[in-house]
Amino acid sequence: MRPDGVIAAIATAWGESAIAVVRLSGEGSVEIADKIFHGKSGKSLSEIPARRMALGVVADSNGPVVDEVLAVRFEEGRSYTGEESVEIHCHGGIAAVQRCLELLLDAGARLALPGEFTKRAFLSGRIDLAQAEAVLGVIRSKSDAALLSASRSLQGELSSRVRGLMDALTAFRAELEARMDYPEELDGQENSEISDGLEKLSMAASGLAGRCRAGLMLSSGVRAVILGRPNVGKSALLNALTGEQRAIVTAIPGTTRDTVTASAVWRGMALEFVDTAGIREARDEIEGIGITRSLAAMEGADIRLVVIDSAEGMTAGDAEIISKAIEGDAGGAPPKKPTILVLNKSDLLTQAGPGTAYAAMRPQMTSTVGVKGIRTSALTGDGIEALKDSIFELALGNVPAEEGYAATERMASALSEAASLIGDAKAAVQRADGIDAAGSLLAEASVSIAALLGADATEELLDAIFSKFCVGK
Ligand SMILES: Nc1nc2c(ncn2[C@@H]2O[C@H](COP(=O)(O)OP(=O)(O)O)[C@@H](O)[C@H]2O)c(=O)[nH]1
Ligand SMILES: [Mg+2]
Repeated sequence: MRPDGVIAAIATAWGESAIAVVRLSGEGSVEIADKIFHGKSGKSLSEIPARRMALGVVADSNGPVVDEVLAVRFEEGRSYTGEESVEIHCHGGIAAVQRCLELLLDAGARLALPGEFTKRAFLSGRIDLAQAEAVLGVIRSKSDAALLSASRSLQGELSSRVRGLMDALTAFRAELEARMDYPEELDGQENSEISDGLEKLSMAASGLAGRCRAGLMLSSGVRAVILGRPNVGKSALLNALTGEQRAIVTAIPGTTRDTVTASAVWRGMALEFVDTAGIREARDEIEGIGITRSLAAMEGADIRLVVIDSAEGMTAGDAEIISKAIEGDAGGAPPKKPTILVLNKSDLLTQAGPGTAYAAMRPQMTSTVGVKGIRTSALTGDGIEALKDSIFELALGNVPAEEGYAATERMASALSEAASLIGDAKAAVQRADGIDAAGSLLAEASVSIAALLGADATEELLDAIFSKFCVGK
């Protein structure tokens, strides 16, 4: 996995602009740049101090001047990649910068692969994998909150917390190992000490996992699916939530046959809403296909909104959809995916007399454990902002927006997995013969945490991560 050769790429966006930057990285970058860069002072780049911009021209060995440019070199250990590097700042536009890149390739550089500069920063040990992925987060951030969480990860705040977790885990494993030699001497007191320690570690890991998931939601957005019987106002809600007239709203049940998607930004978070065909016994083939799609959309969503017509009250059909959405609530287990019960058409309620149907629904609502109810009117706009607030908060899972870390699914899962392995280890310790089992569970937990930072990362994993970057980053 040693980097080979000097790589070059255009680092700025394609198109007309004031300046465009070509960058080079790898041992020998300055030598290659000097073949095409001629300083106005008569000095070559290698004679100009590192990190100082030098004015000059880019020209072919015997050809015409391509552009007047600024060039700067970075020494090994003091650049983005950690390698010897050069940046050439050309005038913007496509032709000059493209020609400059071609000259560098002719002079011995090779075109960089997507993310190869950042990959080299990782391979040279300048940043760990969590930070490398945060670079992607910074590039992709669409809101202030997402940008903040990405830059915190990039600055290494997440990495240092993960390292702290790793150190605590390692110390714990050593202690456990020492006790393993004399298992018969473990008394109840020591056992509960170990359990307590493991409990703390597991909480720390799941806390970090939660902050990563929150950051993930901030950067990639949340998908909420709108489910319910026909005619409860799902399409009207989609329109009210996004301020667009995307979905057709009529009084005829079964109007929506296919899923319709529209988005909005709320408190800096991208919300994507999916309106679906009403769920009931299908009256024809098209409606049947629509209903199948509704259920598929439900599976793919981060959050489920089950809409009911509060003027009608809760029907058997509603109850069936609610239990589909929260999956196996029979035992009172918390819903696998956050679900919100949307009590729509609240405007009709006030006309019919204060809250009679709503009051009738209450006992059923409280029995649906863990589901939050929000009253809305798609007609008057009442409760629409409160609904978006609830989605925002549920998506962050109780983590304040300013505490999220930019992370990828890979990182969040690695931390959740470590948390559950440590939890299993705690359960094992409580069994008489469990110390051995606990030791190997904790070893597995260390492997997932180490993978997060990129220790022992395979070439396939690195390729999968860095191919998501653009060329030049
Ligand atoms: N009064 C009132 N009518 C609503 C509200 N939301 C939707 N509707 C009406 O209910 C009917 C069905 O709405 P629609 O959005 O097509 O329901 P869907 O089948 O669930 O998508 C339409 O006539 C809407 O105008 C609401 O909040 N209040
Ligand atoms: Mg509809």
